[in-house]
Amino acid sequence: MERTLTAITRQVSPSIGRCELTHLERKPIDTARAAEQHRSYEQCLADLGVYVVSLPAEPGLPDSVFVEDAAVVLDEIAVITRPGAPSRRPETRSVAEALRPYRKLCFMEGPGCIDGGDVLRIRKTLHVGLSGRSDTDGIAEMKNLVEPFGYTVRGINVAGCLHLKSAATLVAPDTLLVNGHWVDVRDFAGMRIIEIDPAEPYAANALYVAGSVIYPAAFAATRERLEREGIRVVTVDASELAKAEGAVTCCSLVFEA
Ligand code: CIR
Repeated sequence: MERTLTAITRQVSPSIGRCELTHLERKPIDTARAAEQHRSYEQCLADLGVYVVSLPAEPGLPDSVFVEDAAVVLDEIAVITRPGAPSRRPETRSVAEALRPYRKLCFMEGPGCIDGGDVLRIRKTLHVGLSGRSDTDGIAEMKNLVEPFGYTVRGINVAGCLHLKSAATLVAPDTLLVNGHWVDVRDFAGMRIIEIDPAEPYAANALYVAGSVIYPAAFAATRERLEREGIRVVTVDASELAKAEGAVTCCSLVFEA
């Protein structure tokens, strides 16, 4: 059977203006514009051949567009996380239901926490950011859940940003785009590293999918670096979602199905 890429997304909540914020000051979010940007993001995934399952908005859950944090989808199972921010924990229920047709589900029970935005999978290793949202107890529970499937789980120190994937994301199978101020590149020995342009601290979050990188239009200088290294980049305007401290990986869960 041919396996295609599937992405779970969720419509922008009308209450996104009340989102969690850690490193950013609150600015008004134009919800109509955010929804329009989100539609373009979904279209971009579809144009890359990804089958998009777009869940309805959750009016009472401001951050629920950022589905990445609610689950870690592996080839064998999907781990439903226990997000670090209590306000975000109810988001997991509907994400679990959306994943149920595709994977056997495992649920984190706590006391530890992990946000999916902290989990960077490189082949059979899950690198988990020790951020304000994910902790050592969460890593211990994740280990118990995924080690039986041959995965290694390791904690990575991050500082200055929300999640590990604010600081480092894959842009090719062997290449990481990194903000070296927020994460230590020596933690990723053996990987090719592309550093962001220092004038664009938020530029390390890129979504590598189907051989291309979906990338915020705002980071032109870093985009140039990626293209110079032979990476195919497709840009999206994600400026309203960025005000909610979200970026391109956060808005989808992409997996083979
Ligand atoms: C939060 O603080 O939880 C949201 N406002 C932003 C979450 C972004 N998610 C991600 O980077 N994976």
